[in-house]
Amino acid sequence: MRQIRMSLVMLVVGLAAAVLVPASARPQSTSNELTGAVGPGFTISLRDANGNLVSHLAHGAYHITVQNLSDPATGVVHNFHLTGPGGVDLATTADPGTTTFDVTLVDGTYRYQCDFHPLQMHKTFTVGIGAPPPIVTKLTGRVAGNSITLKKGTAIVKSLRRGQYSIVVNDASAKDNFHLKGPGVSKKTSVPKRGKTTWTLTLRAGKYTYFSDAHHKLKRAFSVR
Ligand SMILES: [Cu+2]
Repeated sequence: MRQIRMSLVMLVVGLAAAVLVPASARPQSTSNELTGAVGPGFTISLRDANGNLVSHLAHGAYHITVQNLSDPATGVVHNFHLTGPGGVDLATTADPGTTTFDVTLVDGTYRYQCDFHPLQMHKTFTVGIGAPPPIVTKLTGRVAGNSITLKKGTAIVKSLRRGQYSIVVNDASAKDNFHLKGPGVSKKTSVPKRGKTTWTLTLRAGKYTYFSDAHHKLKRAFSVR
């Protein structure tokens, strides 16, 4: 009995703590980050962490950062208003600036609009079971001779959107390896061994470098936004 009472007390304390933690202090998952934007023209958008316009999402908890880019000097103001199932009804004011929302999206269709121009400025997206898997972008890494490269298609990678990547690494050298290092990532092949391997990684915002541990001059970098 005493034990039950103790765990009840713990539960209540835990719940109170959960409620009191401000949104900004909670750990945020990159994949659950959405970015809304409205203005300065008659545009409105909601994008995922990869910068894609949201058309379909898995149900769950999301953190939405809305930029109201209205320019009051033009005499035209906008806001961002999201409505949909689960009692979701979140709106920014017409004031320029950033507003963040924590929201739980359930199955169904959501609509976001500018309340000042609802006919011109609105979009919808669906949330539900059978959500497509996250977009995984394929890259190819290669180290051979005096060259080390990371390519998307045929182009050397210079900057990427944050998100999930599948990197096929071809270590064709017995003297060098392919070592990728950056926020949340340190993956490498073997220096003496040759071989092909595939890494599935989440790249976060920041600077990444890839190089050979045997010859540090064999090195390139790219940025992730
Ligand atoms: Cu508007």
